[in-house]
Amino acid sequence: MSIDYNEKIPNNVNLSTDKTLQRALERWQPNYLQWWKEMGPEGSLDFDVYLRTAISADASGWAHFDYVKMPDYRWGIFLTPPEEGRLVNFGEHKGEPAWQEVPGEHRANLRRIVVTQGDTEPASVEQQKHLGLTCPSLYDLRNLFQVNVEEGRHLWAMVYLLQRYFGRDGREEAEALLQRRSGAADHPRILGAFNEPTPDWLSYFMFTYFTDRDGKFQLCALAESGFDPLARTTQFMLTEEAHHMFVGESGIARVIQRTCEAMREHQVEAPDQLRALGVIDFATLQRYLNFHYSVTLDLFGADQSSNAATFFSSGLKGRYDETKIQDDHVLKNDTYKILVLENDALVEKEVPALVSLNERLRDAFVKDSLRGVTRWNKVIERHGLPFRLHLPHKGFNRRIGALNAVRISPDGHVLSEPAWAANVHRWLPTDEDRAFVTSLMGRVIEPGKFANWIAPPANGIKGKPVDFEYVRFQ
Ligand code: BYC
Ligand code: FE
Ligand code: FE
Repeated sequence: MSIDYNEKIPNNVNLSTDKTLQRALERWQPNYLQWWKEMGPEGSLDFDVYLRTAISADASGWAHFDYVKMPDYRWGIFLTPPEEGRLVNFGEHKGEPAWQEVPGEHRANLRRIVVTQGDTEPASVEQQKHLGLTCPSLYDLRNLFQVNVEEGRHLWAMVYLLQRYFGRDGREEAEALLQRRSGAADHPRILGAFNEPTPDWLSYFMFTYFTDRDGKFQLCALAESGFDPLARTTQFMLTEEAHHMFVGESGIARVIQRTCEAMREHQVEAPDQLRALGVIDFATLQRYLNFHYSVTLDLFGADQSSNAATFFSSGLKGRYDETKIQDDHVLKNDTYKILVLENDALVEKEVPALVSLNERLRDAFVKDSLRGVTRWNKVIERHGLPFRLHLPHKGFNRRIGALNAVRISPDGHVLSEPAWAANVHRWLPTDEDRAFVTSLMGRVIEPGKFANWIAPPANGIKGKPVDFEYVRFQ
């Protein structure tokens, strides 16, 4: 069977003129669809979903809305248009023309970065596989599916790079991306957070707020890459990432809204009383926040990393906003402050800037994460309630990097193991919290209806009303 790939796979990379690539994609595509059918959203193959599909890379083309069945979604390949005369802007190759092909000496590292990035995309779809069964509304169900198909497209974006630029081992890596499974003991996904289950919608909103934001920062760092195709691919992926973080931020804001309404209406504050009303108390929200934030901080890697130094010096992965920073972009003589444990206390220590690039990116993420938390607190403030949510200390609950070996409380105190054990139930979701949140998860699919624990959104999608039939089940 011959497929018109230009037609079937919207793209701006002249797919139809590259026979080798076309053959590679022809072999990979059925395996991708098989993976989607197995690991994509449970029981959703026949649903008609009101989705946005990117049909070209320009402003008018990347936001085309229509009903589609997800297996027919047109997973496209888009790179932002090339920038005339672009250079490698940092590291030891600074000032050379940006690479249009993979430089031989950096091939292994580049492949590793592309594979690590690519691996997270299907992992998140796997993590979210069962959520559709307990959606709080059609609006939310549609947003979940939108995020899922776009993470699928992000996988395509990385697979395009592997198949177009890495020859045979690229094709093997593309297959392996469909073989690993989130949480599988014998063939897990590469990074820690992508093997954690996303069992309920509160976890999902926290995940899209925090973990998709790791996506934003990693993609921004890769969008600076001296390997031009990677830079252009990730730039386009960032246009989609904004919606994922919106889903998280607005989702949590709506949960908070609903809790505030219940507190005001019934004049109660205690978690038990709120739970009895079927809304999520702030202490539980804070524990979920603590968990997803700390697990996501780990995704930035060790605070001192020779890998990070190599990625930067080789021109493969830049800093956030690299070209807007005023310095030499080589960083050989610079330092950066990281946190270390000295005599049972956390202190700042100056270390070479090159090895601390993971920490620098993590710090940029921390700053960005704070903005949404401030907006969530505004919702609580508007209801005249005294409670506030906080980001826990950077060292809280860490598994990767130097702070891995230290127990740190959410407010930044170094703790003994017994002190940690005695308090951890106040800081991280307990089995009881999870059981309670699970108990709230029912399936609400009547247009315009919302589960009791979450407020409706202020607006629908693409100017449609909130009670629009965003998903049709047949
Ligand atoms: N879990 O030297 P280090 C997204 C490993 S999210 C498990 O610090 P490096 C998305 C590490 O591999 C964005 N292992 O590592 C969001 C290394 O292993 P080896 C994803 C970990 O390389 C939501 C060792 O520990 N993109 O797009 O400097 C939905 C030493 O560590 C972890 C990227 O991450 C971990 N958390 O930094 C959908 C960008 N952390 O060498 C999608 C590409 C570290 O000892 N990746 N290790 O075997 C990278 O830039 C780097 O690989 C990392 C790690 C920043 C992740
Ligand atoms: Fe993604
Ligand atoms: Fe995302």
